[in-house]
Amino acid sequence: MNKSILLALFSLTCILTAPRAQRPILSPLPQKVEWGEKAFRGDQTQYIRTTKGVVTDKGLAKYKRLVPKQAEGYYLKVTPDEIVAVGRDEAGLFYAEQTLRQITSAEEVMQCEIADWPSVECRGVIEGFYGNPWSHQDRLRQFAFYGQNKLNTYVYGPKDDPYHRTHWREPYPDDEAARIRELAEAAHKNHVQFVWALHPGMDIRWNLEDSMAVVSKLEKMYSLGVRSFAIFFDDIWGEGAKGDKQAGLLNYATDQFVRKHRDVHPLILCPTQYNKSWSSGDYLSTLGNTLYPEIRIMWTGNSVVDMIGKQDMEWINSQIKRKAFIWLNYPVNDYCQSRLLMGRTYGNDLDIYDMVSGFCSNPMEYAEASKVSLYSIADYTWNMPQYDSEVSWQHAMEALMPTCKEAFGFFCMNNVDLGKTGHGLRREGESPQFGKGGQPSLFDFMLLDANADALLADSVNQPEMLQEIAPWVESMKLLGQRGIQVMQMKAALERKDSVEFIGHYKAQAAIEQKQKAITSRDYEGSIVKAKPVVSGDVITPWVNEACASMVKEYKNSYSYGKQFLPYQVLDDGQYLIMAEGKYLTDAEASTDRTGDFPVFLSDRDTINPQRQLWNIELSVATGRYKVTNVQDGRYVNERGAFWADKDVNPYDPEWHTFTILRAEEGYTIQCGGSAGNGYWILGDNRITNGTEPYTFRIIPLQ
Ligand code: LOG
Repeated sequence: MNKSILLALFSLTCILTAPRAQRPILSPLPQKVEWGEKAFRGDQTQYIRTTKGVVTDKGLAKYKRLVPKQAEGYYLKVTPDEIVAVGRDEAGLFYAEQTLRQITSAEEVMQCEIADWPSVECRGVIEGFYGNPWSHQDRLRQFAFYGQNKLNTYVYGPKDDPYHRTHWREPYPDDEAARIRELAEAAHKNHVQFVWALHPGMDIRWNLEDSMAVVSKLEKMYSLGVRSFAIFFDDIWGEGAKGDKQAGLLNYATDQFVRKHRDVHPLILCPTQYNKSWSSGDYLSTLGNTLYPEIRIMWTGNSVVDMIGKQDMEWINSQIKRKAFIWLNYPVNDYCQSRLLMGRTYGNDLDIYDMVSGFCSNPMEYAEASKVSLYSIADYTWNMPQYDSEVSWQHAMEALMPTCKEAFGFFCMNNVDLGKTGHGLRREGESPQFGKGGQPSLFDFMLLDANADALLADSVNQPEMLQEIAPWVESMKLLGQRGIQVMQMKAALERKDSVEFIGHYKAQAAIEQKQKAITSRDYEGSIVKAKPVVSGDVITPWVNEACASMVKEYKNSYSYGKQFLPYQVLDDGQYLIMAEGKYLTDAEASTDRTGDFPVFLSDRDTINPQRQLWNIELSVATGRYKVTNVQDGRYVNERGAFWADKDVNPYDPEWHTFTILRAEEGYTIQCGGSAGNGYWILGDNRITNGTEPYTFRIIPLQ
């Protein structure tokens, strides 16, 4: 099938999937629904007599029996001549309206009776990742989305907001303060509790002055309309990490601040030992015994990145003597930035709803793309016992890209797994369509290309989503095109046609170069610039391996064109680089990052393992290796420094690739091309340039 036929097919499915008649998708799935016959046409809704209110309203007492007792619950009934929507409280009424909107958006509205309430009290999102914080507009769009999907909690804690963490004592400048005020207001309008988090632990002193600094910062945030607060002590060491002191501070802030206002919610604490694998000593039980009982404590599970099980909840709840508030580190991708996590949200037990005081997801810095998973988090936390991860995922993709759900679904299916990371989580089921009939075919690669085109063509309907995922969509397109060339190499090899083989080899190499040139968030001041990888678990490795093994096979039998083929001592991949038993580390956390350099540290970084991981990949342009940090994609130059300024000193394969050769106990790394023929050597705990080879250890990520 050629590409234009494929494209036509796709546009057709896009058109045919316009508004659905009949039973609509309700999400989050209500606890109790009974469907009847057709009630009226969707465009007639405005003419139907409608009764709306909360149970305490005059005249609504007769519905009291029908409205669920739980906070935020509601009763909803649609008949041919009447609509009744009654909430237990204002939030309940708001949620009844959300469900009603879903019901009446169908062409034919169905009769139904619904009794609904949430499984989990605090349901939502914690913006708690490292990297580029969400933009103001991102957040406003999130709050509308939370309202529609019955999420009621948003915790503000982006690691790279200086007024949250590094400069926590300082108040926001006026313009930023105004934005926070607007955010709190917008959240509350959507019945979303805006929780502002302070992260004072990096340099806090346990004295009255700093305790007062904490309260005074919280008061400032109160004056901006914030009514709910959290204090984080994650990812810190030393003095700040002491449990008894942290508990003392939280209790102090409760006395001096929370209890002095009638409208402030109890505090939320993110402890330093926030997962089981990091717990030791009596830290957690100290918190459990000392913290006022109303203070909630966050927990990420058995490890930093983990799904939550019932037994794990039993363990932590008994330690902290209260129900843990879950901080789920999914779909956050700040430790695997090349991947977008668009897959199914699965693996959390369905019987833990009464064991948690809250359940919030830490998402990706890609706000729109995160909605695929957040939609399911909403579904899961609202109606946990009936949560079906597959159904929820399908609904999410349809709801987010209704005009092009096929292509978007295809895209999501090919961006599922995280690859190997220091945190260990993997996600199954990536690229299920690939090579389904046995061996991958040309068609598999045409699908990548055509679906990418369909998505790029649909950018009118979801500009924000498309803008975010575009680098991955483009990369998917090029992966398809490269795969087509690799399939043609195969055919040429079978025909023993060396001229054709080399031709297609060169074509795929050129496409790969283009693919490697794609950078996401490549703008001035960007903290993380990701290099997109699509289907990193399935298709990308298949193409790489097929290509490399054919090159090997070719070299054994032919000599024509050999100068175009690479010679590799290391496979493209992620490695630790070591000298004297120490790990080369991208340790600099500042945002002014031009010209700093990686250093050798003696310990493994367990919090940001990617800072010690290096992408080593063969540059097809020079046949030498390029070395970049996995954390932020910056390349290391001939002098062992980073150069992040793309205008002053852009990456240039002629300057910034190295010949890596095996030595007795490791590898030597030598400059080439315009950078001369010096070697990387060990300087003062960093790399410098020297004339004699030095042997580094280069260890693949296991
Ligand atoms: C951080 C979090 C980060 C996440 C994933 C917590 C409590 N803290 O290892 O900010 O987004 O892991 O990298 C964390 O999870 N530290």
